[in-house]
Amino acid sequence: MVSVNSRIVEIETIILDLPTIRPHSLSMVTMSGQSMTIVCVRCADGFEGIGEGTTIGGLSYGPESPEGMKLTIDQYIAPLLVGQDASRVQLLMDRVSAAVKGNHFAKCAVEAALLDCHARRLGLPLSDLLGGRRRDSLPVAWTLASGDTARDIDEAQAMIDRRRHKDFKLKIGRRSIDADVRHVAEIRKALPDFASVRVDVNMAWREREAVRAVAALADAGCVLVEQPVAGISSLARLSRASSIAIMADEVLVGPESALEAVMARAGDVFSIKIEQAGGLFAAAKVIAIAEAAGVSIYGGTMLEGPVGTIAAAQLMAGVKDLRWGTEFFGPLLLSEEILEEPLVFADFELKLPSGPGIGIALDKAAVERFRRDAKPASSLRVVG
Ligand code: MUC
Ligand code: MG
Repeated sequence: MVSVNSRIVEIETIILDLPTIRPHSLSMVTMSGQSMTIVCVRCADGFEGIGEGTTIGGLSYGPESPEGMKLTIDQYIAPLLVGQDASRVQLLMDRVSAAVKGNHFAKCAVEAALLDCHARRLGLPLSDLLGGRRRDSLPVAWTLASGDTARDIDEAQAMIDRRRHKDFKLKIGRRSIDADVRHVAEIRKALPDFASVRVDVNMAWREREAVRAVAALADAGCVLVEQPVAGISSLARLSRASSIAIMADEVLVGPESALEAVMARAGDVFSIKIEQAGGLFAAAKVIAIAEAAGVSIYGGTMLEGPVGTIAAAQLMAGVKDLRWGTEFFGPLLLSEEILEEPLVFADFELKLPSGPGIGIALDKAAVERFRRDAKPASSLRVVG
């Protein structure tokens, strides 16, 4: 049992603003930087845990902004948790869910911080707390989203040459379907056979045009189309009509929606995003529902920085069938390092850290440099 010293004494939430290596274009927004809401849970016995809430392009992708997450955590979630026993993670999250509706991203950040703290106190990697690893590294796809075909080809080739990535996801849906299909076909043709090309449309197409577009993408050598249309029923009809894999992403907002999606047979593959699901436990339930229905699993991203990425990686390390891999490349989109020890991406995979908790530590100086409120250094303690 855990002692009374595992009482939570403080929960701090800070927003970090980081530059990206290049603009990143999705169908709904072009990002030129990334903001992440970092939560730090501190206990009376000195143990701490960190979690991350991150979204894409302010409020243009998901329903929560970095500022909204901070407000929700500071104002509504932290007061429910301070003074409580941090080792009762599930009970604490029940308490949060009873008082706070929705807000999946903010809840995920807090739950991940509690899990990190709990696993550190027990001296175990988080993956061990979740049932043990089936692998120590995860395949990682790279997203080509510069908006320019020639630049994307050069970028992909450089990734292959460095043995960093060989699976590529192309963000499309902004231009005409014909232009998008040409873009995909040119990239597919330029890359070696062992590389794979997938696309993410982020719901930009209507069902009728999507049927034609998916067939053309299949002819161009694309192997998977992620969320081409909005809605579970459209996605289900498209999955039946398609000769290549259809992946569900935006429709998966927790276990109930996963159940609806498998009942409708919407998607051959589910993109598992811990934030969109509402936390690691909720994501684990989405995985269980998919597995029971024979749907494949893929590790999706909200373009989180290293904290959120590694929390998700700790969960995905235990997934049995991960044939589509992950896209846990978010930290590589940032041009600045915020960890004491950078993550290791090698041989087309992300190596999981082996230390307790999520196994990483924020670099205090980097946190001071990038925190939005730029408080004096003495007021921030980070996990080290
Ligand atoms: C999404 O829709 O999957 C993942 C990679 C990327 O570039 O955007 C994200 C979000
Ligand atoms: Mg997606």
